[in-house]
Amino acid sequence: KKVNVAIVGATGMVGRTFLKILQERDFPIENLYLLASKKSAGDVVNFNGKDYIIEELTENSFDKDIDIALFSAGGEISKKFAPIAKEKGVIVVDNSSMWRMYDDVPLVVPEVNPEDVKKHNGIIANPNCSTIQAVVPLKTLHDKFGIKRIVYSTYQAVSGSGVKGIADLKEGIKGNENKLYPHPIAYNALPHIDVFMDNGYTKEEMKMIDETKKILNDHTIKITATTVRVPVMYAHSESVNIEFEKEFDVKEIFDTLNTTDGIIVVDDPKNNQYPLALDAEGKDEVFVGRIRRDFSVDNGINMWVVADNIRKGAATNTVQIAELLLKYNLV
Ligand code: 2RA
Repeated sequence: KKVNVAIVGATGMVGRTFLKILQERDFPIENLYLLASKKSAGDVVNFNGKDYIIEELTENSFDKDIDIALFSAGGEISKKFAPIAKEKGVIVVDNSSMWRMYDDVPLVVPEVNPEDVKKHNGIIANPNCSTIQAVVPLKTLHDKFGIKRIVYSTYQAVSGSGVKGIADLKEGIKGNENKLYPHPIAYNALPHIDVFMDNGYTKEEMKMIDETKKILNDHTIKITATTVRVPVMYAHSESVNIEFEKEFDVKEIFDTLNTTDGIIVVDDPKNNQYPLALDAEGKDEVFVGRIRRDFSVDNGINMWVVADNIRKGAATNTVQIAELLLKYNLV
């Protein structure tokens, strides 16, 4: 069955990657509509050997027959246009954080909670990139050993801030041209992603905490997070410390992860083998390594989790959600 797809934010880094992933996965598209801001309207984009003209996003953009709209144009655009699309019967898969915590909006990672898409009420939210890569290994371990507590420490690529983040890093030591960050990012590490909340945490840290509980559907798990921007172009790296209810041996953890869809275990420290951002860039899997017991608690482990934040962290996960809509005959 072929469907009509609209892309909102078609010229952004994630928007352009949507097109790449749709093509790579041969997603069955009947008609494609590329929507972006007025300044991009008229630009030509080639998809599957055919040229498409970018149209300005307006209230009338969804009057035509569209089945699915993939959004990656920031929270304000999603806030205004996702409800308009929904009213016209379009199923929206939104990358912004705008709708993620609404009760009637499923927050989905296809390897973790695919069935949740069936509960959609017109909008499905794509989780934050740093959450997506973490919950893929966490889900399989939670099912088997019961997670009590998680401590996240992340090392996030500048592409999480889009093309301007990349430009600032390329600027080198004075990299602050786009005033994205309060300090230069080159040769630096900024414990400041998104804005600070009254509780002393950043929005990025609260996203990881809140979204993990919603996706794993378990609000009893204790979670804390520190998210840091580092001078890496693509792929987020994360130290994930977990305390389990049940006893385990490390080989069980290793074997469980090694047999989980979407995970590649890279864990041979004696031969300098562990997940690296440069290896994960351009891939869709979540890479897990440095798996070792945390001797400071009864049933704890540490692990190192790396994934491409633009692909699995955003565009590929979104297209996989769209594939679920077809699989479950929801569109
Ligand atoms: C970041 N996770 O890395 C956020 C949004 N992409 O900036």
